Amino acid sequence: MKTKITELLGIEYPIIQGGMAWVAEYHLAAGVSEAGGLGLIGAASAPAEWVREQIREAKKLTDKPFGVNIMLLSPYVDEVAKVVAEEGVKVVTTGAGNPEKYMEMWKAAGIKVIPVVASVALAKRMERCGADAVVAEGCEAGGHIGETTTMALVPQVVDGVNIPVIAAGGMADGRGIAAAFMLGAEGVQLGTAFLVTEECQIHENYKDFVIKAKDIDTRVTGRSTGHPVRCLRNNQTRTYLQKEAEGAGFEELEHLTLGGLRRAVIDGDVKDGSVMSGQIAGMVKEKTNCKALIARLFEETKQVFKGVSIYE
Ligand code: TUI
Repeated sequence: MKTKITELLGIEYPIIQGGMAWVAEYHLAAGVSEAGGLGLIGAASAPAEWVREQIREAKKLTDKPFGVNIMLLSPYVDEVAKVVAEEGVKVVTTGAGNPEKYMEMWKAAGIKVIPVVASVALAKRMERCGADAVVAEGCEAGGHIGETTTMALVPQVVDGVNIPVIAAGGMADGRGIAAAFMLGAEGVQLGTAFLVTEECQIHENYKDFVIKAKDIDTRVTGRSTGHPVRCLRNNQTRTYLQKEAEGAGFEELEHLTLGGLRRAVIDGDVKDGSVMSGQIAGMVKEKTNCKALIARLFEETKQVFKGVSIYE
């Protein structure tokens, strides 16, 4: 395949694996890159030395390019921003904020910078300060989300900037990927679909919970606090949404989710943990591996394009 994104990143398929907090560690990132996509290590709120170690471990498993996702709300963000430059990481994506102040340092280190945006305004701003591409992430995605759906956001971002756009949120098969290309995207980013790969080190309970999920099983908590987060519904989301409806304050709500992602990912507590997932979980039905998943996704995409003929 050849798109502006395969060319920019030197990869075989125009697919990026989301930099999922606690989930996207080096086994998954290397697995995705080895399979021809772009794997990402999710720096989340981890200390800089953890990120450095992860980068070095990924390099042992693959010679292909991989990246690091920097979560801009991290208390360690300044140190992590330096580590990616020091370690010669090829690609940086960012989430949950505006990475403008790090841009000069990253560009000087030869890093391809791809901010994740949830609005046209931020996409334009990122283009102005030197971003190589943007990920336009719709609110079907898991984790921390914006307001706008992928279907509405992607074409508006495509119209708003001249750099390539990668679509994210709500895709887990070739139909979704083909649709993203129809909206003008040059690549896709998937998270939820990668949760159930062999290379993904999360607790089996998390994988089984995703496989069991149906279309209507995600909930968004934290709309009232300004930090909307999409997870699979469970005891935690039920309690949270109840308290939120009763007008509970930030502190009380924060307490409910504190350490929640760790509980889900590491301990396998899918009742009281934060089981972050996109709305497409209902389509994720079987465990697989990165190579088989990516090969299937793009075989399906090819078939969709072959079969498109709505005009006589
Ligand atoms: O960042 C994500 N998804 C995430 S980060 C994360 S860790 C976390 N957990 C709990 C609370 C907060 C973070 C879990 N999932 N996706 C990319 C993304 N970025 N989605 C939305 C945004 C975004 C939103 C507002 C980016 C920028 C923004 O405004 C920036 C500005 O200053 O204009």
